[in-house]
Amino acid sequence: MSENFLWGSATASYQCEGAWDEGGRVPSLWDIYLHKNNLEHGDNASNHYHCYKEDIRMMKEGGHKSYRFSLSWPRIIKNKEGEINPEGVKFYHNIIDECLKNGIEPFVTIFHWDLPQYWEDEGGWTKREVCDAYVDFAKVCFQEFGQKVKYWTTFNEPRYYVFSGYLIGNYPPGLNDIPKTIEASFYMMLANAKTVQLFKRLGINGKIGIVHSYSPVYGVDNSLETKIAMRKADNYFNNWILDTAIIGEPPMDMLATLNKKYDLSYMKEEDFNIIRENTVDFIGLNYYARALIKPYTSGESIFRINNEGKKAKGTSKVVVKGWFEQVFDNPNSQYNEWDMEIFPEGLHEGIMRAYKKYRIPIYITENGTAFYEDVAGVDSVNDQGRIHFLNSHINAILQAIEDGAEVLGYYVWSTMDLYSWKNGYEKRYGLIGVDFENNYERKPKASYYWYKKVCETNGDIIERSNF
Ligand code: BGP
Repeated sequence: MSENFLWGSATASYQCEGAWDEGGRVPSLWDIYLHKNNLEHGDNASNHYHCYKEDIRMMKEGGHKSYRFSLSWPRIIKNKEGEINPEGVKFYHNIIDECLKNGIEPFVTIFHWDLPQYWEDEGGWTKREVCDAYVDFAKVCFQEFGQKVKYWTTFNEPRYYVFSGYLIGNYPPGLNDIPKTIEASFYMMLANAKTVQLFKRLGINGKIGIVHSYSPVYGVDNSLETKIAMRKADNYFNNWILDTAIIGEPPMDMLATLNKKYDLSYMKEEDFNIIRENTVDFIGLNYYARALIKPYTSGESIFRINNEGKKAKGTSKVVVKGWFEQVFDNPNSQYNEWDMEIFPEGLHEGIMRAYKKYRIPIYITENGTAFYEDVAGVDSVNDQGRIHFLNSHINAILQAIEDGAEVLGYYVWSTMDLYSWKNGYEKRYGLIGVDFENNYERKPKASYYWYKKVCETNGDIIERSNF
């Protein structure tokens, strides 16, 4: 195990910062969508904007070697004309400086879903103009922070973001529109390649990657039908991000299928050249669960995700007409309250598959599990369930490293309790509890102290087992 392995934890700007209308920040699409629909929002989130020093100090005391966080576009760029907000830029200099002062390596995500509303008003990610504006934003970030930050990622989970916003419709802009899903996916992947190109042209002294919501695909049986469904599911879940970003070529069988039904003429030859020539240096994989797949049977497509919790088993349902169905009620599986399967083997297998196929360094940029926890009523949450979950997943990573994969870092999701998108604040992931009702008081959980030992012993205290 390399001494340079980056042990850390992760957050995202909208989910932890709060201060939604402070420091010259303009609204993101999440502010507008959540306010308009009267839903729980991130106006104050975990108050990290005001508590970042305390939070980074706790990371240091918790043995962290790295902190993965994102830059908020609406905090940094004020309008479509690209006017920079100096206060926003200063905030991130402060965060980065504080990390460096504490010996913590900043691991920066340029976009973790908080698109400025002024770009959403123009059609958001379905527009080429927004793709180009993103690259301009990235340029500002490189110029401002490029001397201090060595690890960059262009996007957090483009697949999850695009599918949730444009296909499932549970995230803003709340659509169920296949052509727009394809457009937004394409422009994000083009923006990724253009940003990698810019990064190299500017000669930034560092590495650049992309973060993917990785769902290794498994089949319910070994039949040919299931194998065909698995290939389609793998394209849907993984390949169109990973192949495109790493090999420089989207899965051609998927493009050919889509091309028969939809107008893809906005995808230009020059775009594919840029994608081909500008691939990432490393890949960030966020792992929560595998995707268990069975062949498509009948009916229309269904995209439903459990944002309610309380083991609403059967709430989640994904059927992609003519392609595959996803299984959420396997009798032999264990699920958390939000229908998320607990399956550490999938992380080992997933890393091995990705490494064999792509042969580039891997960081596990998110991994964790959610619980309902009473933070207000206790001094510290005794979250043995989380410790067990993290232990089994880190074990999977250690095994993958022993089996030859190049995994260079691991980030627990999340550093502290934070806003969980449509699930609100009840769905807690943090190593550090946040008492949202009581001045955002920080209360490190048992997992925080346990993870400190993991970081400090470079993984030696992990209880090992074989799959
Ligand atoms: C990932 C996102 C994170 C985070 C996490 C947990 O998809 O990158 O931002 O939210 O999942 O998901 P959720 O909060 O929906 O439970």
